[in-house]
Amino acid sequence: PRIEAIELHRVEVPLVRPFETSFGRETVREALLVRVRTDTGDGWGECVAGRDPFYSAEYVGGAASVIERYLAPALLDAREIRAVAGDDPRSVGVPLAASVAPALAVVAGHRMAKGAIEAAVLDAELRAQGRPMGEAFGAVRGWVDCGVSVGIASTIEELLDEVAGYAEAGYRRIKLKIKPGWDLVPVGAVRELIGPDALLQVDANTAYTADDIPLLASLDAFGLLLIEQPFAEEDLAAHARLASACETPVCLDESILDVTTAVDAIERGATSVVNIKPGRMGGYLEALRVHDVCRALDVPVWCGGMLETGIGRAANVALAALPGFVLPGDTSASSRYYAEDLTEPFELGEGEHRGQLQVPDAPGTGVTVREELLREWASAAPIILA
Ligand code: OSB
Ligand code: MG
Repeated sequence: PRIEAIELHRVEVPLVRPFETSFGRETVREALLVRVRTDTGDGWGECVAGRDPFYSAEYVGGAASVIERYLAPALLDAREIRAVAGDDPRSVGVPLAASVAPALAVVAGHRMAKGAIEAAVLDAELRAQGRPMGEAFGAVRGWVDCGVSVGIASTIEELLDEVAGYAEAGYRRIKLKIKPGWDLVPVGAVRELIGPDALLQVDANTAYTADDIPLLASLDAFGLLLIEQPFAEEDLAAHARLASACETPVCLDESILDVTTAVDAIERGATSVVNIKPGRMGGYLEALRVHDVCRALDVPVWCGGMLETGIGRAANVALAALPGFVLPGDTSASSRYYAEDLTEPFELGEGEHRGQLQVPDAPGTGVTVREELLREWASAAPIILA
């Protein structure tokens, strides 16, 4: 196969409710979508970068710029397969997608931008092969357990209302966003509401410092599954200190950039559970490597989310069907985010599949992009690079 063109589409998708974290508040998802056109068909990828460089250094405008100026030209220059066997982890059988990372390696960082391109190429290649993404990745289940990430609320009452709604909808795990001043009280109130056996975890998005280790260790009282990324991305040492000071497992998100940083963080005792977000790691192929190495080290992983539309969610759900994903992910139903999704909606199952999403089984991501919505919600004219 051969890459003919790379298109950038920017849309603003309204969220059903504002999403507040320790780093900011969002009311719309500013999505950057990449369509790759090849001589054997098209594919779509979603960039996970946020509107602002607050979660990480990357942001949508920067990602669009680096794709336009550097990544698309580098890939169009390579165009055809230049991968060697080792670029395709455990021979997924996607030589074109595996040739993307090596072709883009000349650019430092910008993993989210690179990941969006690789995802689009992967989708195109698997569609041409007639293979669903889950099957290609080595999925071991047809449905995945879903959790939900709950933003910081204005009052405890509002928080409890929101959590009660998600519990009723069937979500199998609740994750609360925390920050200094919004931690012990909301966590205690939610634990009281959902009962001692319900799965509950917290995510601080780097809002604390090592001075807060005693406070964070006192979260042990609430029987949490894990504490996600309390300290700065670079501060593995503080995470290792917290891990020694508390019973609750420490889980890294922002700090895990690839397989190297994952192994390093595990070996240093800074993380005993890993949040895998393919976009943050430069793509699904690197995410497979992180999954495989964590599995070999007996470290549980779960699939994170970045408020993706159906395009990114479809691929995340396929990944979450791998055997190492033993905890429910931030792969929620479309309705948790959007009144209307950019693809057919993802809906929680019923009966034995309550609280689960079905892994798509059509070729590639298995979903269809609603192009009329892309036009309706466009925040900029598409950019076509050929
Ligand atoms: O830290 O996991 C995070 C959303 C945007 C940026 C960072 C994070 C999140 C979430 C939401 O927690 C997960 C989701 O439901 O997509
Ligand atoms: Mg997180």
